[in-house]
Amino acid sequence: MKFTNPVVKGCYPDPSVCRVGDDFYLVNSSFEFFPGLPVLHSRDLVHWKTIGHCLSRSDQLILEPGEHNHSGIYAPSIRYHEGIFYVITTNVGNSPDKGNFYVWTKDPAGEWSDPIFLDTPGIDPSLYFDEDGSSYYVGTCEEGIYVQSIDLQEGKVTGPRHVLWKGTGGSFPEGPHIYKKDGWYYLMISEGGTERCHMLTMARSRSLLKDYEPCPKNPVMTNRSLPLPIQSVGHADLVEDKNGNWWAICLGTRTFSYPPRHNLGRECMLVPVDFSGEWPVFGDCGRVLEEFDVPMLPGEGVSEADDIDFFSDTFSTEKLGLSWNALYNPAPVLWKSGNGQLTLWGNERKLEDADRIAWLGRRQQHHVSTTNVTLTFECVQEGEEAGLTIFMNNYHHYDAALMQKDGKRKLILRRQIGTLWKIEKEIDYPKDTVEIMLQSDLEQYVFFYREPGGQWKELGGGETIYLTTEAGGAFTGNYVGLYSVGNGQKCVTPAVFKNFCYQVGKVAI
Ligand code: 6LW
Repeated sequence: MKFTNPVVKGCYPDPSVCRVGDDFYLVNSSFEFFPGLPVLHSRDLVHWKTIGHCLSRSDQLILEPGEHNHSGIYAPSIRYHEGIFYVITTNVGNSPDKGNFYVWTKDPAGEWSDPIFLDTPGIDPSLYFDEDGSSYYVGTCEEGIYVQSIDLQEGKVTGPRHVLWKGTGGSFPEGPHIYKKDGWYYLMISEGGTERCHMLTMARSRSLLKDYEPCPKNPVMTNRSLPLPIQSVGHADLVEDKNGNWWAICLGTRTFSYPPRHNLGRECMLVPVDFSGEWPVFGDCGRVLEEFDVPMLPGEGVSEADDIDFFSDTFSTEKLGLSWNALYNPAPVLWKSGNGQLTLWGNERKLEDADRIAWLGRRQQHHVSTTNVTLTFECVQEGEEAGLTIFMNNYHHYDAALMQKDGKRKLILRRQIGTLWKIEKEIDYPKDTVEIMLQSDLEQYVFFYREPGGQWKELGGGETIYLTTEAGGAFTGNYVGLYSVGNGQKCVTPAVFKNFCYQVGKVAI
């Protein structure tokens, strides 16, 4: 039985997974995107369907504008204990709600609790429930990975911190999880940073709180310095299926060009784990391959999955589909969906402002892809603009937009790379409706346009390498976004988007 990695494509970093009976649940970091903490479900660990978000209400999550790609929600951990799902995570940055907190629910596809904040240092918290029913917080601090008792009813950590391990000496010992098997407590962490030196290391002890000895074969999993299509593997979580087989879900990147770069963010890889010996053996002797051949998957053939190869939205309902994200907390004055259209009202901001703007995007999940949308924007006020953007972050994006410029309605192509930006092309466009298409591959992003019913014409594009994490920095992957901005003053014209479609491959024109 063969399966192909990634099993979850696009920007879904720092995976954590748990099993309840036949069902597996996965959560990922979400940074400055709202809603926060996507929750996915699977029965075979290969096909995943998004079923909700842990942080879907603005009163659960305050995302402070100002920083892109590295603030907001970091590495979560999901655990199930006595009928309750817990997700513990960190809000990083300047938000008034910054720090470590957890939420809980009995229905992972439904609403989750308000956040319960903890007075703990560091990032990447995890929970561990011991066989005797005690609950522990597993965290990171200056001294290393530590464990502390936690009272989940009271929402407090209690007693002393027990520092367990510093790792093997790699940078950033983080992403800790504890598992118990055959009387051993196994502590699994990541080291080396989330980039190309990323690795998974382990230590174990007979006692939860002390005496951890490192695995003699550390790192137990890494693709560093290997010519493999998947790079940067690490930040994993382990799960045992009901047949007694063990699996890891980790993050990894699909790189291209030289030196290697990636534009789709950190994606989820599934790794078979042989835990029949004293220490687990991950994947192919510690390496994560693009394709694994395994004797069996848990629950073969019964998993529903998101149709990521073809996603279309006619905006027929008020509630947006689960794959749409806003930047920072959404404001109802910025957009409305329903009756076949998505309407955006741009505020005075620019697209380069790391702030609340009228922007809704979904992850680019394939290197080769096509996105289409129809835009009606009868712009009249100088500077007001609406369009389609391929968006690494506020400082790294290419945009095709209708804009009122020099007293005329124009169709523009803008490229922004860092603080450098340029309107590369502007075409007088007196009509108010345009169809825009974006095609991507490993070399280029290219925009096309046509008047409704007309012939497609190329507008222009830009190199893919400048919209990569290696150029834009930090932790997220590319989004295709619909936006409207006023560039100095609030837009007076609503931007109306219809018939959005994202699909794998290039559509012939
Ligand atoms: C996360 C850290 C990491 O908190 O990246 O890959 C950080 N590992 O554990 C942000 O995603």
